[in-house]
Amino acid sequence: MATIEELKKIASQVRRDIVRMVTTAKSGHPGGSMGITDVMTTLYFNEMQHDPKTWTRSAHGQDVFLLSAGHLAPVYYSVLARAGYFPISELGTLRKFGSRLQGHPCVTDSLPGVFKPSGSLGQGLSVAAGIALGKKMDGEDNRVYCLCGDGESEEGQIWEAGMWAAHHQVDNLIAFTDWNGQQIDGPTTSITAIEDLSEKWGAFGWDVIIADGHDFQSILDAFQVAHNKNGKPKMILFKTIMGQGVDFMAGTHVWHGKAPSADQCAAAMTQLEETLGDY
Ligand SMILES: Cc1ncc(C[n+]2csc(CCOP(=O)(O)OP(=O)(O)O)c2C)c(N)n1
Repeated sequence: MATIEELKKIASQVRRDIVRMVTTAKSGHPGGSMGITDVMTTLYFNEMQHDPKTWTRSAHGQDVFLLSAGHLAPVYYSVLARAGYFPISELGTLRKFGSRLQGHPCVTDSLPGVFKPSGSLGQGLSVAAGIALGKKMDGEDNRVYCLCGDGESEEGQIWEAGMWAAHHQVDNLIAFTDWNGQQIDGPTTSITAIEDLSEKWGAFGWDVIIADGHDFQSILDAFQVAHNKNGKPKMILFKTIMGQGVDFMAGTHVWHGKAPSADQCAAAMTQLEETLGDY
């Protein structure tokens, strides 16, 4: 399990990976990816019980992560590669023809670490809830994790999954939301206002935990609180900043799905410390 100091180093490298991957591809989704980097780094390097060497797509006998907000593929690919699921050098193939690293996760290309394709928003939480209930029925004590976006939560299917998981007391499901207040076209409040997510998930019968998605102690504590609760599915609402880590990318939906120029990439690199070696 990585320490907080180690998590900070890995997260810095993951943000470098994201900016370089999207710049090279000339398209992709850097903003949300950089905002949820600290949480995803904590998940894969501290929280989740997983082993890239024995991983199988069956989902049996292991913790499972599902990326419901499939456009956040850059951060997903980076943490998977840095955790050892596939060669780090492959990150340079994002969105290229024939690559296993498509713009949204695509299982038909057999990328280790990915359980299901995603990208059509709203679907992943339903799959996560189903896998989690299956694990309980099989007597497995592994957990299922699922990352949703706040803009994604404007999809009705998220709330169907929420009702279903609460009804079936799927308490081995730890979902978390990238609560950055932004989505593709602007602030969530100006598109289809979703606030207050805390009250909504509570009303849907979930245990709700709110945490600072850029404070590693807060992230670790949130997962610990989730472990100590029983009987209900859990939703951790991580307060995050889209584009966190690079000053000209932070806090705006403009970087939801836009590639930096070569100059912007170089400027971003000067703000992000290289800690593990670039690819
Ligand atoms: C079903 C569906 N509708 C629309 C889209 C287009 N789309 C991609 S990302 C996005 C906004 C998602 O917002 P959020 O979950 O908050 O992600 P963030 O902007 O924070 O990265 C939309 C509408 C989609 N991928 N799937």
